[in-house]
Amino acid sequence: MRITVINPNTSQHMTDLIGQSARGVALPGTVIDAVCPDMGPASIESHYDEALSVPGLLARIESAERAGAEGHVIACFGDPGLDAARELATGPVVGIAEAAMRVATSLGRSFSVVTTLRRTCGRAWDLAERYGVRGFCAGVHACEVPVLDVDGCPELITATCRSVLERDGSDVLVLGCAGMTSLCAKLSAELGVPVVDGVRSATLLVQSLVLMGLRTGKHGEFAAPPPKPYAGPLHGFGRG
Ligand code: 5HY
Repeated sequence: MRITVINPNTSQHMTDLIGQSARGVALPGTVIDAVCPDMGPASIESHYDEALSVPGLLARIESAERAGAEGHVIACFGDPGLDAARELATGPVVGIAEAAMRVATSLGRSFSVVTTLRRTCGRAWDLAERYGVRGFCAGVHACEVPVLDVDGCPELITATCRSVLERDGSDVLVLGCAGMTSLCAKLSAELGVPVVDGVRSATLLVQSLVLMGLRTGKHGEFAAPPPKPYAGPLHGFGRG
């Protein structure tokens, strides 16, 4: 099978880190295409960034489907454009926040999320609510390291995770940024609790959906977007 793992920001360095982790959990015969858009924000650290990352993300889904991709991962902890991507794609689409939070509920009574900037914590709480796991989430905390620097600050992030687990008394740690994927093994070894990386969780989940022959339901809310003309710079997104 062919799976696309899309980093919705335009950082090639982060895309490479994400691709490495995803390939680490590719099942035999699975080809992983790790890509990022050629337009949009260098990193996603606000609602504005998130909103403007979506057209580039959707363009990558569209080209991936044409190239035969059977499933897609949205590798950003805000799960940007997840619903729109599910409308557009025929194959299953999984967000890393969704996958990580769901996996975490299988590993303990409660989990804590460590994300980048404090201003993105609200989004993580909204997603925990949306995915029905709010009751398992003991806390969402920021290490106050910008997205593009997280893989370079292992000590600070380890210290933040350790104090968060102490404070929340939680059983499981969820990495709140795709850029932390390269720190997962180190954190697991040092913290002594399950550390859940959304990139690996989502890559395995989407492969299992494809293996079960399961796709997004197309009879209702996630049917293909109705064709209509689009004006201005987005005219190419019109499906008229
Ligand atoms: C991410 N931003 O995973 C999120 C992290 C965050 O560019 N990739 C990004 O702080 O929301």
